[in-house]
Amino acid sequence: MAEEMLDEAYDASQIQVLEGVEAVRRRPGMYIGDTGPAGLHHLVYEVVDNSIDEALAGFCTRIDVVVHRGEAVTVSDNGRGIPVDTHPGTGRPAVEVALTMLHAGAKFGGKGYRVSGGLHGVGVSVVNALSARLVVEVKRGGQLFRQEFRRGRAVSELTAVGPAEGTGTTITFWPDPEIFPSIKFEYETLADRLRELSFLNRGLLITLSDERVDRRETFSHDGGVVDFVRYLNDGREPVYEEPIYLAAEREGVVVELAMQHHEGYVENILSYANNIHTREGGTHETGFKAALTRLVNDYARRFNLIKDQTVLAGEDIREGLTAVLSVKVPEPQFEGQTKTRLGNGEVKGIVESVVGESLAAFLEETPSIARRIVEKALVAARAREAARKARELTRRKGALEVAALPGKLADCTVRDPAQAELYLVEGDSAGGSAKQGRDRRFQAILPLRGKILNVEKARLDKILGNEEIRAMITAMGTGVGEDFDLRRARYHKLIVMTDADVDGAHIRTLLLTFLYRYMRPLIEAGYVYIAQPPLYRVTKGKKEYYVYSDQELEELLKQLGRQGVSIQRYKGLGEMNPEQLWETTMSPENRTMLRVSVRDAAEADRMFSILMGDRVEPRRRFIEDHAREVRNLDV
Ligand code: 0RA
Repeated sequence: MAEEMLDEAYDASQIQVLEGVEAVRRRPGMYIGDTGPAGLHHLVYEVVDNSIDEALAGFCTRIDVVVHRGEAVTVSDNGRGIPVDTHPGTGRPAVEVALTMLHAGAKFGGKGYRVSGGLHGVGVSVVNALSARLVVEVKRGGQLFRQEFRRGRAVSELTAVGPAEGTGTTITFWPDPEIFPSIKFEYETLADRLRELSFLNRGLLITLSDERVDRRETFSHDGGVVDFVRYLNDGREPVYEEPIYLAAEREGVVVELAMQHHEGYVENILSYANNIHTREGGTHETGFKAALTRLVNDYARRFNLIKDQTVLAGEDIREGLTAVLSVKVPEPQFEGQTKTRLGNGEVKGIVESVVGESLAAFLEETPSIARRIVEKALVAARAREAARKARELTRRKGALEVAALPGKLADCTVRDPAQAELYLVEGDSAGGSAKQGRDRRFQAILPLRGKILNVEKARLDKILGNEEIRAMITAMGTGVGEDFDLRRARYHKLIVMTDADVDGAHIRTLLLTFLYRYMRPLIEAGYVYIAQPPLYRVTKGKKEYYVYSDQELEELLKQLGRQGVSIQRYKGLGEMNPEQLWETTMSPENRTMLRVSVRDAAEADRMFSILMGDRVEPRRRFIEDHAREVRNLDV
C-alpha cells in the first residue's frame, strides 16, 4: 500500500517534470529573456546565484567557474551541498527535485536573502531543461554523490560514487545547441558579472577559468562596495581620498553604501537589490537621493555656506558622484519594463533614514570633506544656470531657422524610425564607399572625419562643440543630456563603423563614451551597434572568403591549405569598394553587428577616463594590464 502511494506520487511528479521541461524548452524566452548571448550567459548567472545564496546564508566562501573546451561550464561552491535525502512529496532525492521541478527552489532554503529567484527567478531546473547535458555532484556527509541529466530529465539515479572531504555543490552543464543559436561563452561578459558579484559580496572568493584560452582570474574584495567605487573611479581625480561608507540593518533590510565624488561631471549611481543591478532604480535609490539632498542642504545652511533661500538641487550635489548602493531585502519586488526597478515601498524610508543618520554624523565629524562636497555642488549649480541660459538662447535662435539636417548627412528615404539606420562612418573615403554601397531606402550615412575626433586628450565637454558630433546629434534628432528625448529618435539603429586599427578603436571608444554620458537612453533602448567589417579577404582560384577574426582565418587556412591562397588584410574600410562594403558589412542579410550594452559603454567610459585622464599612474597600470585590448581597444 505504502509502495503504491509512493509510485503514484512518483508518477505525478514525473508528469510534472515532463510538463515543466516541455514548457521551458517550448518558450525559453519566458524564462531566461532570450536565446541570444544574453540568455546563454544567464544560464551561468542562474547557477552562480544559487551558490551566492549559499554564501549569503553564511555557508559558502568560494565559487569557482570554469569554461571548458566544447562550451560546457562548471560552477562549483563550498557550501553545504544541495540536500540528497528523500523529498517527501515525490519520493525522489531533494537534489533531483531541485534540478527537475520548476520553481522547486523556493521550497528549500527557507529564510534568508535569496538572490536566485530574483531577476528571472527561474532556478537551476530551467538551466537543466535548456542543457543538452548536466551533471551535478554533491559533497555531503563524507560522500560524493553524482547524478546526470539530459535536456532536463534524469538519466541516472543519484549515486554515491565515493568518499569526500568537506561539503559543496558542483554543477556542469552543456547548453543545448537545439535551443541556443550560438553556445559560445564570452569570457569578458562572465568576468564582468563575477567581478560585480565579488564587489557586492565582500570577502567572497570567485574564480573564473577559461580552458579554451588558458586564462584565469580571481575576484575577491575585502573592501566590498568601497573597492567597487574605487574601481569605478580609477583614473579620475577624487574630491576626497577615502570613499564614504556606511552599512546598517533595519527591519530586516540590509543597506550598504559607498560613495565618492570626483572632479568630473558624470553622476554614476549603481544600485542593487539582492545583487541584482536595478538599472531602473527604485525605492532604495529614491531614498538615498532624498537623504543626500536633504543632508547636504542642511549642512550648507547651518554653516552659512549658502544663502538662506538658495537650495542645492539633487543633481548638483550628485555631479561627479560615483556611488554603489546595495540593499538586501527579504522579499524583493521587481517592477518596470525590464523588471529592474525595486518596488518595495518600505525600503525608501529605511534607506533614507539609515543614510540620513550616518551621513549627518559623517559630515559633522569630517567638516573638510563636507565643505568640499558643498563647494562642488555650488559650482555645479552655477554651471547649470549658465547652461540653461545658453540653451534658451540657442533655442530661440533655432526656432527661427528651419530644423536643418547636416549637409554631410546622406539621409535615407524611409520615414519610419523603426526601419531606419544611421551609419557613422570613420573617414571621408569610407563614407563615400558607404554612400554608394548602401541601400538608400533605409540606410543613412554620416561620415566622421577621423582626425577631428581623434584629438589626444579630447575633453568630452569640448566635443559637444565639435561639428561632427553636433551633426550626429542633429541627425539623430533626440537632443542630448537633459534635453534628450528618445521618442524623437529618427533612427532606431545607430551603427558605428570604424577601421579595425588603433585609430578606429580610439574613435569608437570616444563615441561610446560620449553616447554613454550624454545619450545613454539610446544605449539602454538597444539602438547602438558596432559594425563588424572583415579583417581579411582570402582568395583561392575563383573562390573568395571574407574573414572576420584571426581565429576564423586560422580555421579557414587549415581548411584550404596554403597552396594558391592569397590573403589581403584590410587596414581600413577605405580599402573596400562600395560593393564589398555592402556585401560584407552593411547588408542585413550578411552582416553581423554587435549591439552595445550599457555595460560595454560603461567600460568604454572607464577606458576613456583612464586613457585620456590626467593621472599618469592609473593610465600606466591600465595599459600594462590591458596591453592586448588596448591594442584593439575592443569594447
Ligand atoms: C537547500 C538547502 C540547503 C542547501 C541548498 C539548498 C544549496 C543549494 C545550492 C545550489 C548551488 N549550491 C548550493 N548549495 C546549497 C541546506 C541544507 C542543510 O544542510 O541544512
